[in-house]
Amino acid sequence: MSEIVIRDVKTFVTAPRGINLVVVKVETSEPELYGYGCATFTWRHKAVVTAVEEYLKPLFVGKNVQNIQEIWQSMMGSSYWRNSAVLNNAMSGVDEALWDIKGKLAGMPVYDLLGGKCREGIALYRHADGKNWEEVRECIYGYVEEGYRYIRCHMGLYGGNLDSRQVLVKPENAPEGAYYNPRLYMQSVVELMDKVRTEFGWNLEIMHDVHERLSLADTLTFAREMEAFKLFFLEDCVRPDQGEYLRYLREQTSVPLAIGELFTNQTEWRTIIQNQWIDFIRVHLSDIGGITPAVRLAHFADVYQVRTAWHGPNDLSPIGMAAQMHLDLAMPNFGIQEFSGFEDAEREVFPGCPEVRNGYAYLSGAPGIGTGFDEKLAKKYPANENVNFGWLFSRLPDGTPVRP
Ligand code: GCO
Ligand code: MG
Repeated sequence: MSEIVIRDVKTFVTAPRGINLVVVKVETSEPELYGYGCATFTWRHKAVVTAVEEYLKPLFVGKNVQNIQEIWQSMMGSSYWRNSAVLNNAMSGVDEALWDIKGKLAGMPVYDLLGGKCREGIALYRHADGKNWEEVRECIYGYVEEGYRYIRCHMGLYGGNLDSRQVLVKPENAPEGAYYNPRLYMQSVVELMDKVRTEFGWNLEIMHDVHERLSLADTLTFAREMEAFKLFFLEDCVRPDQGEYLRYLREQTSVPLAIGELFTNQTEWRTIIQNQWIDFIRVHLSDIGGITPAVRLAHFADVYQVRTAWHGPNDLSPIGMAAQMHLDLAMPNFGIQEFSGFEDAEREVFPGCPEVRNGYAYLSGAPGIGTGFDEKLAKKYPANENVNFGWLFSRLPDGTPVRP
């Protein structure tokens, strides 16, 4: 069979739920053979499109589509400086599309290319939130009725900045921003978790996402306070550049620790996994470069009994969600899958979205990634040019910027 090569690489930006998603299409020398991959870095989507169109496309058209590993390594080295979210997302779009193509060529879903299923369904967790207990409680009941048994519990998104008790005394001329009071945030979560356990008992697995909102000392205090509620995990206790502190946390608290959605470089996870300072690795597949590096990461984590909990927010395309669900099915060290739902418009633009029933996701078993992309329909939902960046400017009461 003559070599099948990359003939063209195209990018699409679509926002079916108002969130900019980036899709990459790899077309091949076989007219009807093509693949799609997710390259969604929603806060810098134009930069990702430029990286694909201006660099990866001219450099990689003509390459043999079968050689995914060689192409991935070459893409990584082709910018010399590497491991940025923008370049990794661009690479992910091509990489996932190549896995989609390989599955189509083999007549197999990606999970079968990875060794087949370890489980039939993918357990999911959802986000419960609200501006007070009543709203959070109602949200949890809603998910429980749908069959979910894993719920991330918040009251006021990250930093609890909707709690009416938040006393924020700002200085004069304080700049705009998403202000929060760390002390009140911590206390509001302790009270929230107590209410959750009292109302829902121990049959529910619950998590919380600190989202790097606390100082190192407060993180330890907070982790210890969370022990009483037996969380499934406490997420993003520290910033990616503070991995060493996880050793200190690990030695002083039994709360299960999860981190990874902000990782872009294997140096950020290598040590914390090898030393078993965490329980769950939570990278966003396209932020580390796609399926190829994620398979390596999952196998590496498995050696140290660290489980996967891939990042599954609403700023991830259904193709990206489906891509990580193939790993969820195939990897022995699957932990849990974060899931933010598929809205009707997304199901329309991305035919073949994974099905969700009773708290589990199911893949169709179609060859490749199995979730497609309707290029024509996607135009109905053009890029959102009025993105709200507000929440990214989080600040302490005195206005000090905090990395969100
Ligand atoms: C999560 C994440 C997200 C991120 C978002 C950033 O645990 O799902 O923290 O909510 O904040 O993906 O764009
Ligand atoms: Mg998070």
